[in-house]
Amino acid sequence: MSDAPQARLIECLQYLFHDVAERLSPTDPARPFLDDCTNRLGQMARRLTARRFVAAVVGLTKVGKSTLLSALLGEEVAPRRNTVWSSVPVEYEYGEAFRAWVHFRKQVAREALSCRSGGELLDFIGKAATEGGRYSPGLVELVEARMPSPLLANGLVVADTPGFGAAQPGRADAETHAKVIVEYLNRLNARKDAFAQVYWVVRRGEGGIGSLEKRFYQEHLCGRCADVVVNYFGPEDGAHADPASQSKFRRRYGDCFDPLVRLHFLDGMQALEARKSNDAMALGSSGIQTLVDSMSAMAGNAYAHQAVRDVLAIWGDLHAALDRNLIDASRLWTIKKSRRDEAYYQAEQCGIPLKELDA
Ligand SMILES: Nc1nc2c(ncn2[C@@H]2O[C@H](COP(=O)(O)OP(=O)(O)OP(=O)(O)O)[C@@H](O)[C@H]2O)c(=O)[nH]1
Ligand SMILES: [Mg+2]
Repeated sequence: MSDAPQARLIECLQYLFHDVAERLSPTDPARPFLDDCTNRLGQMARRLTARRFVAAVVGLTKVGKSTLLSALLGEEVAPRRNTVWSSVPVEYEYGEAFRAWVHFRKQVAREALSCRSGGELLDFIGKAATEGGRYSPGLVELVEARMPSPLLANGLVVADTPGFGAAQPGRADAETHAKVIVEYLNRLNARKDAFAQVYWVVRRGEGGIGSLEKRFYQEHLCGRCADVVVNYFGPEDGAHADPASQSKFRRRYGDCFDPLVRLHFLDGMQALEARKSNDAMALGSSGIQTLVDSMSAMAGNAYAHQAVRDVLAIWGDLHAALDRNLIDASRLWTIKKSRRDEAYYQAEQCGIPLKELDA
């Protein structure tokens, strides 16, 4: 058991829900509800005990992921091209100096490079992590980069990933890239010490969210994505911030994603140009700040406080389900009184009045 009281409480609740779910028949209407609670608690527990927080920027090819990443990190370090595609995930992590490592698929040894500047890092990543670069396709599994970006200073890792979807007919990359992304996300998921969130980037300006994007999101991203970036590609400065067009986007595409996702309307190119020219006004109006805030909140110790609110939200959902007779209260609470008492005790240690809410 973890030492953090919040983690102990979450573990108790997980056991409680799990025990109760196990004693219900597989077709009991309460089962999906309890399973959902257990999953949400599992995510919370993982987040509380993680030492690595990865924000994985994922999206269709050429939606501006790499441009956005450079804007977030404060300088141009992610290769952006019209023709050459990012082909390998690149993780950016905090370091006092610019460095990079290439991880190969079938080899433990890594190739390392020290760089004197962000420009050199960009150049190296451009050769190591894009189609037609210095390595044969499929040889490299991951490029790891270190740089002194303030965004990364509290333990956040930001990952640029290859775009899925074909732009050039006749190339196999669309599928290969989708496979690379799914493999990468699964590897992140398998790491016990890591908590990962997907930031799904879609492009607005010409067209919106296409069927390929919707499908990929539904199949691979939705369970791990709480933020969608709506990146504006258009001639009109500030158009991303227009409330009427934001509402139109929500109305038109709202059913594509989970209702709880946060939408960030921004202009990634404007943000990058503003970072390069140190233009605070233009950076402010680019809309990137809400995304910076969301990524920053992922890492660090701040989550322990949020976890308390999240537990209360789950408890509240449970009570709503009892009120609506979705769950039979007498069966739920009498099965494991000792577990329930333990959960109350741990909640008290965290200052959460679960018992009172129950009365
Ligand atoms: N007008 C405009 N162009 C952009 C914007 N963001 C990126 N671009 C351009 O679009 C092209 C693709 O941008 P990238 O950032 O490389 O896109 P990506 O999603 O990383 O592409 P892949 O990694 O190949 O999937 C580049 O030529 C960028 O300069 C934007 O916000 N507005
Ligand atoms: Mg890219």
